[in-house]
Amino acid sequence: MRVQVAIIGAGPAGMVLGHLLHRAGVDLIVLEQRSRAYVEGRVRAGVLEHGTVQTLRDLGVGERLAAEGLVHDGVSLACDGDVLRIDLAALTGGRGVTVYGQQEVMRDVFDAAEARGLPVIFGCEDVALEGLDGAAATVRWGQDGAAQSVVCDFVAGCDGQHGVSRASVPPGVLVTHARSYPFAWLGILADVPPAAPELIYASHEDGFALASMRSATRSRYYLQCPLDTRIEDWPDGRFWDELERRLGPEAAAGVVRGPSFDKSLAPLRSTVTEPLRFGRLFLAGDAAHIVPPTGAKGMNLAVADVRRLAEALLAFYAEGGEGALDAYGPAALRRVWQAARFSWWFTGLTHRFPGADGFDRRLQRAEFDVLAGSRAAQMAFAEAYVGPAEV
Ligand code: RFL
Ligand code: PHB
Repeated sequence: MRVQVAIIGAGPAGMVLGHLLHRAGVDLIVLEQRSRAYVEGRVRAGVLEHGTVQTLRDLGVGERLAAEGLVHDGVSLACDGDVLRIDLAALTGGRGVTVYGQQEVMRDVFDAAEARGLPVIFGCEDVALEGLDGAAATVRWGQDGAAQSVVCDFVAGCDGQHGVSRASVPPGVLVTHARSYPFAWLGILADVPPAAPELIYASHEDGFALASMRSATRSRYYLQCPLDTRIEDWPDGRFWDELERRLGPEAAAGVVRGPSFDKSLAPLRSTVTEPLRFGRLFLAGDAAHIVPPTGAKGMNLAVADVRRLAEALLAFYAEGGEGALDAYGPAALRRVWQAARFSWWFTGLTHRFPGADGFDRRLQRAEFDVLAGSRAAQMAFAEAYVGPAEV
């Protein structure tokens, strides 16, 4: 088998890239190690930037998103119980964010792939990349015990944090810059109405809390917790008590308790791998970088990367010449580092760090007060949170 582009991984990066290339007539294949049900079932992102929504609409996979996505014009920050609403739309010329779960995005892109004949192969075992620095690359995998392979011009490594693509680059070529945060997020989903119509990010003496949602009847909540936290030590009652305490009386007033049906733990990390190209391989999305979830940037960066990568590949096929392909990584990384900066800053503002003393805590409070008292500071926050204006 021969294709122009082999895409490794059918997460948001791989599937959006698949759609962008497929509609332009590029011959491609998407290879995913898991099942569709597994990829669609992962509880992850919830906040889509304006540019991400535009991309999904532009691809014709935004119909349900337009009908069911919750457009948020603002977001609230709480510090020790004091609540500050940031009017995202007013501060950014009308750009808000849309709350629509990654699970829903995945369902939409998979349904559209089936309808359009975009080939996605699930259950690919032991994917291996060869000839990345040669005249053509070969991707090998196993399926139901049979060996399969495809020869291609380019490989798009969209296989996430633990994928095979980045690991296939010879030692010494890539550099990964990393920051591990000394805590995790414990998240729950519950079929109860959200505490408030908009998200609330809360900074409290005992740690961060976030009130988010998936719909008018489904809530998503997170608590900062130590890295060695055991989920079984957090029965629902304890979670709700702690959440309400950290949100403070004003923000907690709207919390509706109910049984959780999903509870998960995610350590916070930030990594950026450079460069994004090795010969015929391009890295995109979580395969190249991770941001802590505080800034809600992960899936948005994945979509932004592949939008750039698709343009570069299409320019190559239209005009020949590798200029656009070489420019992909540096352009994508500028945006990535901005998101890494914002996510780092916002995590620092809202989380309790082990060993932090009164000085640290008062600086956090001062930073909150700067935001509360300055339209310019709020504008900077709003611009970073909603993401760039241009698609
Ligand atoms: P994914 O989604 O990890 O997809 C990679 C795919 O590659 C497959 N794969 C392989 N396939 C073939 N061969 C191999 N060897 C393979 N190895 C792996 C995997 O099975 C998978 O299907 O990466 P992608 O596409 O780059 O997308 C990234 C996003 O999923 C991620 O950044 C976000 O979920 C991060 N994130 C958030 N992002 C936001 O934009 N807004 C948010 O509000 C937000 N909240 C979050 C988050 C991530 C979280 N966790 C759990 C880390 C909240 C949380 C708690
Ligand atoms: C979510 O709803 O899962 C969510 C929202 C905002 C974040 C992170 C996660 O910053």
